Amino acid sequence: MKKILITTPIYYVNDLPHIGHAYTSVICDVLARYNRLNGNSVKFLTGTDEHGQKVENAALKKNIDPLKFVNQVSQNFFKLTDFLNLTNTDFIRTTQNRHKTSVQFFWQRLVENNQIYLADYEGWYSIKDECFFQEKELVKNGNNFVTRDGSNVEKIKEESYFFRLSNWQNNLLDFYEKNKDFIKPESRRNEVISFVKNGLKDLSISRTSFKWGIKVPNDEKHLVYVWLDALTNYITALNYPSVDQDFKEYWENSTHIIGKDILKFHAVYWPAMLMAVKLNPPREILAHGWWTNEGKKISKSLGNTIDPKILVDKFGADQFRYFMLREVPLGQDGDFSEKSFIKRINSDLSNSLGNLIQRTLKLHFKHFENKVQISLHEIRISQEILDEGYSLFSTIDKNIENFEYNKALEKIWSYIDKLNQYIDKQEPWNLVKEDKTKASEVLTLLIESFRLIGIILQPFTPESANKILNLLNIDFKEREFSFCRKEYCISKGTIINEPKSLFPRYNDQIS
Ligand code: ME8
Repeated sequence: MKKILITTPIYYVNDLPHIGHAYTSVICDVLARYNRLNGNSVKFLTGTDEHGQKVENAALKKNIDPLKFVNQVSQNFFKLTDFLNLTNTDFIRTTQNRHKTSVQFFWQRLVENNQIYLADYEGWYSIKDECFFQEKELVKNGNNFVTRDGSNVEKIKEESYFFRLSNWQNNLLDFYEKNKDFIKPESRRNEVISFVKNGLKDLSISRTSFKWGIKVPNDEKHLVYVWLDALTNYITALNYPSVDQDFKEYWENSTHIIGKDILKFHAVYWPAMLMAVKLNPPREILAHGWWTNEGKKISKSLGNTIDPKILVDKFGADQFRYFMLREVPLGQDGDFSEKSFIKRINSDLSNSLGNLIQRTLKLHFKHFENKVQISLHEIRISQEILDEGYSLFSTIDKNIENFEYNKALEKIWSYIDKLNQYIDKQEPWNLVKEDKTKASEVLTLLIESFRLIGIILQPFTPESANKILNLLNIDFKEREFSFCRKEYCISKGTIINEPKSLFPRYNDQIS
């Protein structure tokens, strides 16, 4: 049994959750469930990033006290974990006391290790990105500078503490070299390496011009820079400042899953800061792609954010999870449209999978009452259809390791397609009239393959997977991946419940 830590970014509470946040959280949930089904102990962490100028401004705009404001907005992210069926084991908020203690201790360790000095910062700051920029990183928009992503920047000049990031350039490059899988996908790894090779400047890590944040120990006019505050959440949740055996074991197997927008913070600043306090970097970072809405950037100002709650209420959590995971490879950008959403879930979930299970179990129920009639060991026909099912598990393992979730689903559905071809070829609805034993054999083989599909789909579409396993009366203790072998096959006499529709079909003629 391995101890594994999986984390989402902690989301800013200046705004409501949208499908981008839901996407990252679902990816983490799949990995968490997958690992648990393989017998590992998983901590799955998510939460909210509640300090900084952006959040303070959002509260001021609403004329609400920042703490009251973050208490309200954080709830929306908390609810996300519920309606998406996330199996997170913790929900961290950076306004919690445990986190304040952890950040201030982390800061002290940087001071003790001579990693911080006081100076003046003069330069550009984007409140939207909570990020400092050098002028050469900006572009002109009329008379103003903006970031390459179009965020406004303002010139700031204030006293600031600096982290000696420039000292860590070679250690970082060494680390990337020795840990080739640290940043995934590879294209992102190359970007990070060339960014670091270009030279690192010391990083401003405190602010003095607003009030909403964690105070710097022994210098209360400074607030800890919100990114140092936020990144530390990952170790707060492991009980930092205590670094015990449990901490080490989870940290050694930690995966940060993030969007490509915040890769620099996670793959450059965070490992450097960790090394500076003599802790190891996390095991790996996956930076996934960006979702647009019908080709347009999702943004509040364009009024085109998509509320995942509305989609889940309308179509179901599994349908949402399936679409987001199946539609695009994780490293690539994806485009959302309700039309492609409905098309995908109708074709894969309702037609291919739902219909197959429905018609098989209906036929079984009608002709063989509610019991499996024959032991699988007595069946001599069509063994290859089962062998392929059993072997799915090892094939998919590689896909999960490489974050190729869409490929994993593609393989499961290509197996489902084969089962559809099999039933069409065998025509058990005719066989029952001519050769009832053979009909029972065909249906039993299909039922066993549904057991395998039910088990393997649990990380991706947990509710429907459980419905399938419940129809087949599979014991809860026998739903782990280790039961996907022939010796645990469905046994003669197992009660098969009357099938109910698993996935409704939706009208795809929307305007
Ligand atoms: O950056 N497509 O928080 P944030 C895909 N608080 N993913 C998207 C997305 C989109 N259109 N929009 C958002 C922060 N995301 C910091 C993080 S962590 C120590 C601190 C997802 O609320 C994606 O995971 O802006 C992205 O990295 C994250 O939300 C940014 O969330």
